[in-house]
Amino acid sequence: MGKTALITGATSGIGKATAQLLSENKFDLIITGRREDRLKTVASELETQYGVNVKSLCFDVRDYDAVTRNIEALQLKNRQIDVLVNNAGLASGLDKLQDGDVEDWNKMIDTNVKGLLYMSRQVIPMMIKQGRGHIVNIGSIAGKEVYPNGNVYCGTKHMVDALNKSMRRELAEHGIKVSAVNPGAVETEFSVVRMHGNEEKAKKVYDGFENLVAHDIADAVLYVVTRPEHVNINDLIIMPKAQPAAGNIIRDKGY
Ligand code: NDP
Ligand code: 8X3
Repeated sequence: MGKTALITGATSGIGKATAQLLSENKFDLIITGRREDRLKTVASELETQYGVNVKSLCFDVRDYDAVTRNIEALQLKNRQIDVLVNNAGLASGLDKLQDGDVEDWNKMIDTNVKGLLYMSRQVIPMMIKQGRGHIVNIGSIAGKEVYPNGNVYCGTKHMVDALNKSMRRELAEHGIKVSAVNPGAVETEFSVVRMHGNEEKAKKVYDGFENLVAHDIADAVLYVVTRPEHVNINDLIIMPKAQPAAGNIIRDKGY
């Protein structure tokens, strides 16, 4: 039987590219996000193109009842989840702490930390029952280092880093692998969301250097989930050549 991967936040960016690459490699998929029209389009395109089964589930990862309902419904239908990609996440705002907007903070903490916890809380018992599974947490270079004005976003991704390590220690005895993929600057809708919809400001983030694209990260996820069963990739950091560290971009050098 083929494997099934559940990818959160597959309506855009890294999640969508991962859905594309995993389905190209014959994974059946369960894809999630809040924008139902996009989810449906991605699902039907991938089914047509690659002949795999793609189920779309529209819910907000911040809503624990909705997470619970959706995962319980999968269990009732005896669906297995071989791979969980905890990808849904965002940055909101780029203010210094003393100027920060509490709404921005809540959005980031509730999505990046609590959303990842809620999904994992519901899916891990299924994997324990199966006696195997693989969780891939999408962290960030912002979970390894910090940069000015990154404060709360960096904090949430440091928490993802800690949870990734905790999960690995707790789940190995159940035959479950846990990995993190930590990107630097990837041009997706990420900066538009961070700049509260200001596309002009968002575009400037990627001026003068060759940023990563979503496919670069999907390619890493594919690598991580297709290693032999006895091999676990604990942690990957993937950066543009022109970004040697968080918040440090070398521009206008032609790469
Ligand atoms: P995008 O904005 O392009 O995609 C974010 C995805 O997350 C969308 O599919 C969105 O779907 C989903 N999402 C956001 N909030 C929620 C929510 N509350 N409930 C359900 N789904 C949600 O950004 P990226 O692809 O770049 O981001 C993906 C992950 O990669 C994030 O965790 C981000 O922190 C991380 N990352 C990104 C980097 C970058 O430079 N782009 C670098 C390092 C890490 P919808 O709006 O339909 O709900
Ligand atoms: C997003 C990458 O460098 O903007 O996680 O923090 S960065």
